[in-house]
Amino acid sequence: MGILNVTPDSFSDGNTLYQAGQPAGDKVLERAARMVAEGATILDLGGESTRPGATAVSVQQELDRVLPALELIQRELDVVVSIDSSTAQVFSEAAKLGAGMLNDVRALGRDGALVAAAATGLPVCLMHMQGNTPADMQLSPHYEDIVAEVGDFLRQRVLACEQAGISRDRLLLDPGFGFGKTLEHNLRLLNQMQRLQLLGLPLLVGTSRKSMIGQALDRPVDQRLAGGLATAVMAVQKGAKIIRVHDVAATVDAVRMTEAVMMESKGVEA
Ligand code: 9MG
Repeated sequence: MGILNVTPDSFSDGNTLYQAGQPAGDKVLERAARMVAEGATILDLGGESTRPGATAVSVQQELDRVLPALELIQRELDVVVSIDSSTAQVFSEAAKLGAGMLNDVRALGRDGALVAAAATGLPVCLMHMQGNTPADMQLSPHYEDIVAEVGDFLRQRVLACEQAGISRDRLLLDPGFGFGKTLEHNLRLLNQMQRLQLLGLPLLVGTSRKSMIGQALDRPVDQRLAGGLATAVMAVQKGAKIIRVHDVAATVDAVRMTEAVMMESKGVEA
């Protein structure tokens, strides 16, 4: 899954898809096409920055950022577009334009989100975050047993989805690396991520260029590729089915190599 942030304040890829305060269509399309050529089968398109301390965005701003980019990609490229949003109206409008998936860092916790997501009929990724918003999530994260607590949260959100009419076969789960978690929490979560496979749903993981890599290796955001690849490989070994990244080409190679080795132990040629 390639990351396509159409936000003016994206921490990890600058505001390179922006010009004169607006998402620049040609740049968005160029980046999207490159990620598809490099092997991305899903693009995650988002109009709200979810980095710690990010400022809130209005519904209209989010619609204005996401919908034109979605239309353009749908018209020009053959790829599934996932919508990175927590907003009911964005889900509904994006689904009308052909979005293929919803990715919600708030696990459909916002008003109207469950109902709107259910009505789209689309697959949904439910992510764990401690704290209510990206603005406050890093204030003082605390867990007794992070893997168990992330698992409990996700299990409850799966139940809420089922009650709202979203069947389990439409759901993916994400432990939410960096969302209300210290470096130690993130490392423990990655080490023990296989425990989340007990929930029986596909796992999606995003560590690309995140501060957990910066902290572990003491690297600025533009020097985190090697660390990101290491975490991607471990995530695949521990059951991740989708890896959300900025650097598609390198990650595709790392994941294919990991899968080749994993297949060998099952006696299957990659
Ligand atoms: C939007 N976004 C930023 N980081 C993410 C992550 O780790 N997982 C998912 N599902 N979405 C994310």
